[in-house]
Amino acid sequence: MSEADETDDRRFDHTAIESKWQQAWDDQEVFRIEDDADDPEYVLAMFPYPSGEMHMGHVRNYAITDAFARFKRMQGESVLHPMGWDSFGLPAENAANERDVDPRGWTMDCIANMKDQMELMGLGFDWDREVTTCEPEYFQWNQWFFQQFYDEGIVERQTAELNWCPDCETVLADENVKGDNEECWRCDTPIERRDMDQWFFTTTDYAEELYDSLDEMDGWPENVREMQRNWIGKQEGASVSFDLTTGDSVDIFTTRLDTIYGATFFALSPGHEVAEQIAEDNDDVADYIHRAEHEDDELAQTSGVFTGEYATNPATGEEIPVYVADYVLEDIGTGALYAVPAHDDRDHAFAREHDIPIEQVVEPTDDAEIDPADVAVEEQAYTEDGLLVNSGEFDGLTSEEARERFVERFDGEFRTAHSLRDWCISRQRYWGTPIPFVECPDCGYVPVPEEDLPVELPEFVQTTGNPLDAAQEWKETTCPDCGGPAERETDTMDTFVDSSWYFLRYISPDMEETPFDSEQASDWMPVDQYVGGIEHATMHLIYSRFFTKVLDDLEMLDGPREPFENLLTQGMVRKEGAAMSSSTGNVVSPRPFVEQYGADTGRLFMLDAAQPEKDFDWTAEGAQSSHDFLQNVYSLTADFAAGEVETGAGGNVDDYLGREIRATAATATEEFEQFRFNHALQAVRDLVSLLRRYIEATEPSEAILENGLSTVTRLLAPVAPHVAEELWELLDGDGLVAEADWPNIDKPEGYAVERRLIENTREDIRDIIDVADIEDPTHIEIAVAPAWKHRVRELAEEADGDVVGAVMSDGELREHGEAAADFAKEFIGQEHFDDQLPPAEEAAALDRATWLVEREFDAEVDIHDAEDAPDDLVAKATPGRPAINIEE
Ligand code: ANZ
Ligand code: ZN
Repeated sequence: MSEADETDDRRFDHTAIESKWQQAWDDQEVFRIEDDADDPEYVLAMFPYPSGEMHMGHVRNYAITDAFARFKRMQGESVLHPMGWDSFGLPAENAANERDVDPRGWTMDCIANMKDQMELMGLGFDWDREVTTCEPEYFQWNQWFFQQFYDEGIVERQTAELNWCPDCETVLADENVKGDNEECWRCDTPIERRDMDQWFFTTTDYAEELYDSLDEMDGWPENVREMQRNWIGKQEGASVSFDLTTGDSVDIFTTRLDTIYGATFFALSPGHEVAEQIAEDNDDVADYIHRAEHEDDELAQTSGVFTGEYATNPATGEEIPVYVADYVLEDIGTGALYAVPAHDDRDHAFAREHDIPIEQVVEPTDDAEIDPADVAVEEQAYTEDGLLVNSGEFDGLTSEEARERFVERFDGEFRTAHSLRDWCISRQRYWGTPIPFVECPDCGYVPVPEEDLPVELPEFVQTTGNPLDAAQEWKETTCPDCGGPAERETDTMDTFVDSSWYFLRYISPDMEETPFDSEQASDWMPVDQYVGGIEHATMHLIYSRFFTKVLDDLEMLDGPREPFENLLTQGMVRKEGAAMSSSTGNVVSPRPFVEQYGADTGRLFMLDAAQPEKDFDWTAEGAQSSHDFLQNVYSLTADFAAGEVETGAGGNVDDYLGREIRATAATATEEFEQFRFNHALQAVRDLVSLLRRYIEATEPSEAILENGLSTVTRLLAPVAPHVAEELWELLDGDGLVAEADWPNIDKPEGYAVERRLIENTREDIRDIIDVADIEDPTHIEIAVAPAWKHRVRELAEEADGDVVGAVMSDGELREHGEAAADFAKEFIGQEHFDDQLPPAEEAAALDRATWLVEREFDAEVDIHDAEDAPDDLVAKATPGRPAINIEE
């Protein structure tokens, strides 16, 4: 760490500067945004569950959004960067049971603690817009939405199969069922699967749109979109109608209409209305349906009952037996199917169990991996596409052709189905939003009238099962319809309801009459940049999309039907190879880290270590080196500010520096825009070392140094905001750097080409020294190519084929005759031509960089124009590749 050693004298004290600047940001309300701002940049980090335990893995999320928000603010945008608490949920209830406190108090303590740590990190949130989902001011709107949705038919009661712990007498979420034996996480009792009446949001109504718009969401990573596609599960198929001996005509859904000639039985789901009709006069069927719907233990996949009825296969005219079978799901397709045991695994298993014939109607094509003779459908279904057999006049068609043709042939319709389920939002839990309904023995479920909202939570009671069920006094109420005695609904809402619209509440957090200001939300939405963990790729990110579409349909939002325009899923922070996690104690906590190194060090390290999407390992060395870098920049700036850097006349070198400073700002801006903070920071580091070399090797110009350091300071401000303020103050900058203007400038013209010329030339010098074994170069002569060679190259690039001919017939080149023709030959067959500087600018560019060459090789350097260079030297120069002569 030699750089750090040089700078021991001037160091900053992170503890002192961090609190000082946090206070200043507060006083100046830097992060506040007014309601009348016009369509601000909305930068959003997924709000946390306040567990109280925070580690650098969490901080990374906010360091990313904060850096981006600060960057946008400096670019002159108004920025909305809010924070809040996803504060309902099971852990609070557990903590309450374990520690004998109530969930509210525990949650509030955790929030206070986390907020402290966020402030310690210098994260710039607009705390005036803080949203806390467990407050009645927030969750009353969950209840209000629930009722609006109910009125629109988007809320339904349905039967669902759920995890039930008979000992705790409660439903468990999937994540609370532990181990291979599926035991209750709390009491280790094996759980049961129970069909229960629950509240649902009908997300399936939106399945198609949720699926189809993914194609246009190019601000989202493809992997997340693919996960959503799989979750929604679009199946393209057809529906066709079968006549039953009951007299009904029943629609089926199939993705394999090509197999219809092989249907050997027909199956209805237990909830299908025709199954229920049959059950009225058929005890076996009634019994089976009863078992399927109420039995605690799961029915086998091959379970089912013959109804005594038959269906006519429209393809063959044959009658096939009708079964009721549990593997047919009520809410997929039409809840009925024709079964082809030869070509579907589930149908095959069922047929074997019930002795139903298996008839092959598809065989592999010639180019398939399997030989047609090796297909044995009695043993195993052949589920691939192929060529039709045993299908009457259609034998020999491909599966694909058959699927097209059969739709018309059998009076069907093309149809898509989705495997997305409706969203069960009932939870038999205390710490959530009470579902605002009353159950009346006479009127059934009745919504709580709007003026009685919110339905608040009673005091927490420790009990097995649902505390709301035990809250007798709270539960007893009167029916809003008939005034008779009734009971409150004791289910609370899934906390994913809370997080499905919090980004709208941030827009108008104090609204008392409505959940958010529709006009403002329509203007401010969508969120421009959302950042969060990949674990939310499906549920949260689908539910929020669903909510946004529903609100748009209910005309509460006018505008984007997608909530999040751009999405970034940040990678994990690891430590010693394993993910940071509070539950394993493998963490770096903000507080002790900030005490030792400061918040800026942590922020810089996190953004510098890897692209935000990638995982990275937290190491003490990494943190130390980030810290050293900040101290290095500080000491450089402090020395300069104290007048201890000797400045002078400047010259050609200054042009070089000026161009590098501009180029660094331009590069960093591009990289920030793309969230490649590490690339931006590399450019800043390079500029800092260049400035140091400039000071050491030349008599630097004060103006250039000032410009360089001020640029470094502003480019660092989004990432290391406290140190940057300190630097800004040293440099006498106006106001706060957090509000300063971003150095928005273009790259100097021809910069990349110039840079390449200089890098290549230096590389060539090194090679020559190496190959010629030169010990101590004293004089380096560099000559650029004459203009006529540029002209030849130009012609070669334009010429189609006959390069030499083009050169020979060019008037300007006549005087160079032979030489030009020879040079032209070098380009024969060359297809790719890099950009080059014009002849006059090559020498100028090299001239600006002379000081770097002199410094590197400790030799005198001469740059020659073609005219004044020694003939034998210039003869070797080509455009973009100057000739070099080195003397010992
Ligand atoms: C006939 C058929 C023949 C089918 C064949 C498949 C293979 P996948 O396969 O996941 O895309 N299906 C239709 N409705 C159903 C329901 N309510 N519950 C369970 N299964 C149902 O799903 C589409 C297939 O699932 C459909 O195509 C249908 O069986 C079955 F060789 O129809 B198929
Ligand atoms: Zn009633």
